Amino acid sequence: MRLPACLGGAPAFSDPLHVGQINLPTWSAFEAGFRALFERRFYANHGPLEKELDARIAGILGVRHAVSVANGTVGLMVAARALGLTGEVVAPSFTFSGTGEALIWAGLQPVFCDVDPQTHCLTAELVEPAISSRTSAILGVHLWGRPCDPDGLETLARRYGLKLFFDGAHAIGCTHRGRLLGNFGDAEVISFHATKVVNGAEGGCIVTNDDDVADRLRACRSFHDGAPAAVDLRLNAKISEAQALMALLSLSDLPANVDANRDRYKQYRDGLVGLTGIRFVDYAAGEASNCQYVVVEVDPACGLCRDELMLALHAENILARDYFVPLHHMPPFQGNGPSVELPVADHLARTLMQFPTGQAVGAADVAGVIDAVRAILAHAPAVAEKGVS
Ligand code: T4K
Repeated sequence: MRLPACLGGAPAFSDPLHVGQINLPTWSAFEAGFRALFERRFYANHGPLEKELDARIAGILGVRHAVSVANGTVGLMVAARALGLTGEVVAPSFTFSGTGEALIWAGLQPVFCDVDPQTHCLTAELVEPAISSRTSAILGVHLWGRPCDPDGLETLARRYGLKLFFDGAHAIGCTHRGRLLGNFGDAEVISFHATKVVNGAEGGCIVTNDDDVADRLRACRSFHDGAPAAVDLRLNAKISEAQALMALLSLSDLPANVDANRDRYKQYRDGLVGLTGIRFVDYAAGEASNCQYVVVEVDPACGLCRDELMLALHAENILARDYFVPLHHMPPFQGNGPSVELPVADHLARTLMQFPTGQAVGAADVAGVIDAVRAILAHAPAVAEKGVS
């Protein structure tokens, strides 16, 4: 077993291996697409590529409407306004900060819930005690592309007369009981950030099966589209033609990129699953998934705590990440809503680690990461003693 880099061995990688390795189109497809864009001289304000993107997304997800936007965060803001939300919105604490900050930008107060320890997502049972007379909606997050109890949340929202929308930033192409995410609740928001499986450089899309909501979404996202009277406030949240083109190119590659994600995910799983103290976060069997995140929980039973293992990996040039800081501990939210104990979110914040994956991570790279994890854990007492920093 080789010596880990933090104990003086050679690093596993000469260049840093990041999480979120971006999916790029072929150079020839990129060049042809941008040549046509330059020749058309139409860059913004609802051009043909935006329309094509909206139609493609609606077709892929089987939804009535897709309304593309500049990024997932503004998509959540626009969705909240278009749904006419007021007061409080119940949301998970364990998510990317943009989920909660979008609510604040929309003039709403997030009330944070804990998440299920297996799925890392909300359940109806966790949400119900957080509902008050001020609640207008539930915002579920399909974290890592895992469905956050869409049936349970739909039933709960109906029972309390609440709107239900989803942050599906991670979830394009994932199913719940065979039904594609995007078809639950009042609306769902997808992200086309550069690090997502569909890379629009930046970008996002709001999908809905409700015609009235779609009208308000279109009016809300732009000063140039839809019927302004449909909403009380608008925003320049539209996608540019360049972003739409990138997203369209990426959508063409989606099946191949998902297949490659699945191969990397399985290779990581096979390589790590037997290690004591490393819990591999699986996707549900029998459901479609884009497999874009490779995530483990690190228990000190492996000999190291998560931060020790992660920093030892950094010494190998493997830039594993410790997503997320629970939102109820973050500055914009502290003191927002009742003070709560959210033990699962806190546990995940201490133990969760994301591995590099995406187009630039080949099978040899995954093998190198697995070897590095095994080498570090084989030397766990010495690594802990050295106190990696
Ligand atoms: N809801 C959820 C659940 C989300 O996860 C997100 C975004 C949103 C909502 C909001 O959607 P957007 O408004 O972003 O569309 C990254 C992404 O910036 C963010 O989109 C994503 N979630 C979040 C989970 O990850 P950071 O702060 O970790 O980004 P960054 O720049 O450190 O990227 C990660 C790694 O990727 C870097 O170590 C280097 C590599 N990278 C990144 C970029 C941007 C590259 O190699 N090339 C690149 O161009 O947030």
